[in-house]
Amino acid sequence: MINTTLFFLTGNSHKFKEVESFIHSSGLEVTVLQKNLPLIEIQSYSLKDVAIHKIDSVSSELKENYFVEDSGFFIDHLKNFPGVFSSYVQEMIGNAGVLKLMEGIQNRLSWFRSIIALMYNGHIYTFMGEVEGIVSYAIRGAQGFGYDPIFIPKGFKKTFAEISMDHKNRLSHRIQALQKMVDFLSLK
Ligand code: ITT
Repeated sequence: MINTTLFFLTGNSHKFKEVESFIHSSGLEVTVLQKNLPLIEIQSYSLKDVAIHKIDSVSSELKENYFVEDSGFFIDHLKNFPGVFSSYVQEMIGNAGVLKLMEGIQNRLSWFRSIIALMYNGHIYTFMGEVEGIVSYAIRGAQGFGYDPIFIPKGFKKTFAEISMDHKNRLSHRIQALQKMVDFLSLK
């Protein structure tokens, strides 16, 4: 089992907290440090392409091992919108705007997807996680970030913003991708 430091390149401190807390509880001897580098984000319909491009774009600057995580919120009725545009849509119309687009719509199927791209000893590895649920009818809860107040995971009644971070971490897309990365690193 490895004992190492990994840099998590992100400007999103909520994501960092979730990841740090999970890695800590996994028992893996890995220290995660947040690094906020200006990353070039390409325009693509694929989270995986975006994540791999980000990883590649800083490979000449960073000699340590590092990873990025790209995530998105996908709504079936809206043909998977906002998806890779989740950050922009959250900023421009927010959860209230998304609920407006869903007014009167019965099909509320939605999911979060997360792609982690890891640069490990000069090689790139990717890990994917997903959580399915529905779009709520109202904004509920004050925890978490982004679309958490309008997402109810399958089999539950509360939104991601109405449960604790530890509880969200048992279900979330990010943690499923992270678990795969932890499994990979445990074998190193
Ligand atoms: P990076 O610096 O890591 O890229 P970001 O906030 O730009 O941070 P992404 O592009 O990966 O992150 O995420 C897109 C958006 O999707 C994010 O800003 C949130 O609005 C939303 N999102 C992602 N994961 C989420 C989660 O667990 N809960 C709620 N919203 C989430």
